[in-house]
Amino acid sequence: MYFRIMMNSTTIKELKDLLSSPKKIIIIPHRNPDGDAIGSSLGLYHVLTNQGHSAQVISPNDLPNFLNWMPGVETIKIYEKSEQESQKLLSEADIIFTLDFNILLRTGDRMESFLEKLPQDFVMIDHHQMPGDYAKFTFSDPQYGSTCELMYVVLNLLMLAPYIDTNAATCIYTGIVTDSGSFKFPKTTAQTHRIVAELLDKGVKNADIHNYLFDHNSFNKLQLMGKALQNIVLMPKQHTSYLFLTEEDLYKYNHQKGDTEGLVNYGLSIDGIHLTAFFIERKEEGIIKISFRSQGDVDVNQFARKYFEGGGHINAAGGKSHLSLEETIARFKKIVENEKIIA
Ligand SMILES: [Mn+2]
Repeated sequence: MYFRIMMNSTTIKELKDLLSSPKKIIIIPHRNPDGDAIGSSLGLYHVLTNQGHSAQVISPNDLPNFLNWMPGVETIKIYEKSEQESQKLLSEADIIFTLDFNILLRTGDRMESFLEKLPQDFVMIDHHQMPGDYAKFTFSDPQYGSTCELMYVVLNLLMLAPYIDTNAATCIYTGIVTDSGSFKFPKTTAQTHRIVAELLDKGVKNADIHNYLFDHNSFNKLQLMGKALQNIVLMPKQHTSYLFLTEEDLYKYNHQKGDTEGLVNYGLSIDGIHLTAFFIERKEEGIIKISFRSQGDVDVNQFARKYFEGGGHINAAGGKSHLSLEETIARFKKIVENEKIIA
């Protein structure tokens, strides 16, 4: 009933056989992980642990605070904080899962260069466009609204559903909720809701999860949000808006990881706007971090790939710029004015 796409049955069988005896397994989410990356990683961690494997999640860098309640979060190791220990664990692994990304560069320069040299087989489960070819087992489908939803299907194909306990279900539910904007983005399907129903049957406390995720704001975070909303600029002719936060804004409101999550969507929520960009000045990293959102056929994946060293999905993508904030915004405006991005 779930399988909108047919997965290669040889691949499934081979991976299933591989997991039929206890293995050392490392699970990696993308750098600057979000709810879907951590949800899928910890969900898989619980399932594999329940199946009898020795599993370990290694995140490239720190998690945002709004995920610190998740079951199993205390077991996660951070690659950039304990590089040697992480490298040892990776070297000793039998198999490595990469979740919610599809090119190794998404783990960061340093982790990428280490992963590239590893001889072990990789498994990719991901829903972004244009997957790379580093994985022996690739489960990639951009039709899915979240890696967590796709992973739920893959776990069923691997006959691992009985190992999805309440903790695993809680993690998988979290990824589906966060990547679907609480079930409102267009890729939310009947299948999404059917899977969610099964997760609730497994004991997920959905109201508690929404409370953990969305009702734990700090005063500073709301003030920072107010600042970002005041910084929205409209380009009505181009059906475009953009917003920005300067390094000074971030400092003033004591910015914490995750505080700017989702703010870009307000740019798109304005009547008549089909494309929006959110520029964040990260002086420490020497870049302007950019998020793009769009509606309908406006393809921000292509846009971010072509102009801003990024990519993602058709309607949600990220990128970066090495110019100053002013220069980056000026460049964005020029591109939007000159190119027919919006028909
Ligand atoms: Mn995702």
